[in-house]
Amino acid sequence: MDKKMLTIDLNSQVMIDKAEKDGVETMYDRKLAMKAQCGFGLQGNCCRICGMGPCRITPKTPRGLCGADEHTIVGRNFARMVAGGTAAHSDHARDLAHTMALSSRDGNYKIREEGKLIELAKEWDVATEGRDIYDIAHEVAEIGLMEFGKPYGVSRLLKNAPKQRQQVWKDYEIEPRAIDREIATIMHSTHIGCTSDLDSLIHMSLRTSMADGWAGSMIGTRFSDILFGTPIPRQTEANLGVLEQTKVNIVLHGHEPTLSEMIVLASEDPELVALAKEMGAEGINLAGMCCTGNEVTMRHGVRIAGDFHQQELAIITGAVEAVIVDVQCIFPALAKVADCYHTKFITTSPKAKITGSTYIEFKEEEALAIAKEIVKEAVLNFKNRDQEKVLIPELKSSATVGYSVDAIIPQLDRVVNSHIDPTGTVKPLVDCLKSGVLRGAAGVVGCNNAKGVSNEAHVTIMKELIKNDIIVVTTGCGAQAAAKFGLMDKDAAKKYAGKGLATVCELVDIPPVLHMGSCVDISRILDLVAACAKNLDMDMSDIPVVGIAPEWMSEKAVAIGCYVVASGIDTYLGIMPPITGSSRAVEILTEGLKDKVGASFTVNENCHELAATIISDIEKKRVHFEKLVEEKMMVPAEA
Ligand code: NFS
Repeated sequence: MDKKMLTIDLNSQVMIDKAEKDGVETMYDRKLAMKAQCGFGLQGNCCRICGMGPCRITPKTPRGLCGADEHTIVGRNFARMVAGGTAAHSDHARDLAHTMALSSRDGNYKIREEGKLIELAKEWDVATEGRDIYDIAHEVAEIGLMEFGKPYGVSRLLKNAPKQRQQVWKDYEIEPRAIDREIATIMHSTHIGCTSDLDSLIHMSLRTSMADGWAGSMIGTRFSDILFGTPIPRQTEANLGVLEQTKVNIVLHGHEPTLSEMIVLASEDPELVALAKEMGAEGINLAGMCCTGNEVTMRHGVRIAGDFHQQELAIITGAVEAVIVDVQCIFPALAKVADCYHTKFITTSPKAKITGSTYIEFKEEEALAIAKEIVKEAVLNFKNRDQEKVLIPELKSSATVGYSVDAIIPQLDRVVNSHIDPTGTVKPLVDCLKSGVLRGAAGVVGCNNAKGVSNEAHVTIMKELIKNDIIVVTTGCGAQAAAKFGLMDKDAAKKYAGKGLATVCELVDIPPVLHMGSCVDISRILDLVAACAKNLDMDMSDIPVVGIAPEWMSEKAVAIGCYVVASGIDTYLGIMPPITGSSRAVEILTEGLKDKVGASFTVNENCHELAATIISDIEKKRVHFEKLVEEKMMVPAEA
């Protein structure tokens, strides 16, 4: 098979060829070499949880040595994926809370968004009157940190949901308690000899995922905005073509804005810029990758080098002086690829030390000094670039990014207002949904998965949705696919959107696909859906919105899928999770949950079929939605 067929990104194809010529192995080589994957692993019915195993379920051996059947084994494995994902997102949020606790007027981390801090302080009953903003910040940070380990009570962020949804959570008993507790409970309950009941395993998976969506991730996003600013629309460009021939190229990869924000500052330092010129470069060019890329593009317009599947390919351009990473979604393979070029692969987090990398530990207490040291390493490395080995592919697309909820609401308010009104409400958006000008809204999120063709499902599904007047919001590597393929360009509506969506886009000057940030920022999508539902006095499960993860691969994505479903939003996956070993697990996740939380999963690995199903399901949902709208209009408003 031609490796190049494994991606639809033309830049990636050029780089796959170059890797071949340079004798460098990439994920695409490993994918072809891997041939058949383990069937037990794929179905989720291999149990490695105790030392008697691995126990693999077959018709001849229907139970593991302890007697666990396929339902128990699949359920336990699934629950542990959710725990892993929740841990990753939430630990990211914990770091931000620690950073806020460190914030000070004369330190590296300041409070950028006082209004948002005050709002959160009020929500959390923190006194604000006459207090120093940093005192407030420290108290809010402390409360945020308590959300991870508080002995009693449930997440204090649940009350941001419509009351109907809160009741569903109460009734089904999935209100998450302290974040760490939920994760620990799964690790305990899936230990040998604990829970064997599949319903219970799925129930605790949902409750733990709620600790991600409605606690960890929400804290992550809110605290990031308070510390680094709430994103507003800005212009950028995306794909490997943003790397520059004549500049020091630094690729920022990973997740937490604590590090990347400081690198952005350091890269503007006049001394370092002067040093770059001394080295013969014209300046310093930052380019983002994966969710760090999303964080810095949303807040600074830093251009996007690429997504999860392009991390090796960026180095293969031969034009990258340093790849700087913190945590999550970093291929260990980067060390080997970097060895083939002059690129420095710099790891910074004690949570993600990678063999063969250059380790410079990042400490928030000395943030800017360390960031400058790291950028200096990159700048000094420019002289080692071998021009003969450089090939920067040409393609890049322009994109408008930065659509936080705070940006979307006043922007959409322009449907009725001629100017951007900061006090605007979601009403115009809701009205577009009610009237059917917009048939629905979809959150298209998640990774790239080598089980399919890189970017194909994302791009196919997003194009189909917007053609059918379904507005798309996106985060994570899905957002990068959209940016790379021109779907975040303001002209994209004219080219790809249906008449209703195109009209809205033109009226309010937005692209048909809106970049809402990193995966942690899916909490922004929850906030937006919650705001619309509240405006309509409906549950989140009543409105025509869906979640889609066409190319998901990480445990984080499994946790996300679960909390989106738990939030009443039907969720569509383009890759089958490892659950098919248990027919009951498949039944519960794709059907049974509907009765409990009003939503469930649908899986189809054919992206064209999946898109068609989503569109028809949204239309079905509209029937229910329009009926509710009508009923509400008949009831006279309370005096
Ligand atoms: Ni999300 Fe971010 Fe990308 Fe997937 Fe990884 S970067 S947190 S997990 S691969 S979307």
